Amino acid sequence: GKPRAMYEQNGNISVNICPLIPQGLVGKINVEKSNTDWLKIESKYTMVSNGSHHPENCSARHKVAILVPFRDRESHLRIFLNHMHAFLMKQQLEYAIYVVELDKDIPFNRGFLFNVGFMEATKDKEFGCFVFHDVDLLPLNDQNLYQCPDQPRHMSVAIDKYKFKLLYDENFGGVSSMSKDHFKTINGYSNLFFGWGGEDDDLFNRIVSNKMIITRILSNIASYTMLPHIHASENPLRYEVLTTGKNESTQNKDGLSNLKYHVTEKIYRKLFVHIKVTINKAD
Ligand code: UD2
Ligand code: MN
Repeated sequence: GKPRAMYEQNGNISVNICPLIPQGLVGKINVEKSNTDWLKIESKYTMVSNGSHHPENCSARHKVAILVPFRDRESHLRIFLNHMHAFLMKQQLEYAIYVVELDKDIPFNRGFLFNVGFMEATKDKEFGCFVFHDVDLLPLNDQNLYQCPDQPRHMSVAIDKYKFKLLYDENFGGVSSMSKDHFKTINGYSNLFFGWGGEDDDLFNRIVSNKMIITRILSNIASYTMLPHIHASENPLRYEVLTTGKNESTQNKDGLSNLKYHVTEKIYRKLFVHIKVTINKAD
């Protein structure tokens, strides 16, 4: 169909592109952490459907998919969606939120879920930018732009739980963003990290192997609050996988290139696309 915001000018068609910096951003924003129910949140976001939204009056500069790995955190998900839709709309993005849930029988695997989210979002639209997002992190400043700059970006620089201090320089966990091309270049995440930890550090190694640079913005802007949760026990085997993963030929074999999965459900809900997935099963 005809894109929105198309105007006729001297016989030529010109598109009214959204401003480079979204208007009306205020800096620090509040987070509503009280537990609102689904109906309330859904009725608040009349303009959202299929987990997506795009600006009404201009054509968005960025098409962004927000990918969220998920298991058993329903109350977090409600708070997350309630916060994020308002936040993303204000940034005048064309965006969609994908929540990717792993089959109960398989130990949690954050990297695998991001790879699946990437493939499934890409089937839906030409997203140029991907944000890899924990469900329990909520941005505290609306000037933290959910876009993909020229280099991979670590976004959750300062988190209240860690006294707003970056834990270590190589940190790429929490919330990060990468362009579609960069993510393909590094072959996505490793599929081999089950349980807690390692997948984010392995991604960091892939970025370094490919001569990319991790960028961060000022911590007072890149600030987040983390919703409370019980901490999973760490996966003790992760160090070994991390070491072998430093090798570039391993990186090329483990990731998007050998990803096998089976989608059991892909439901376009109002506020998010819900993907339920299991590791490949013979059909
Ligand atoms: C840290 C990292 C996270 C990841 C993890 C190790 C930060 C701020 N976060 O998070 O990005 O690298 O360590 O794997 O550095 N999840 C569920 N259900 C579960 C388990 C995980 O939904 O049962 C999802 C959810 O989106 C969650 C994310 O995975 O936010 C990370 O898991 P976590 O919050 O339990 O781990 P945490 O806070 O130590
Ligand atoms: Mn967490």
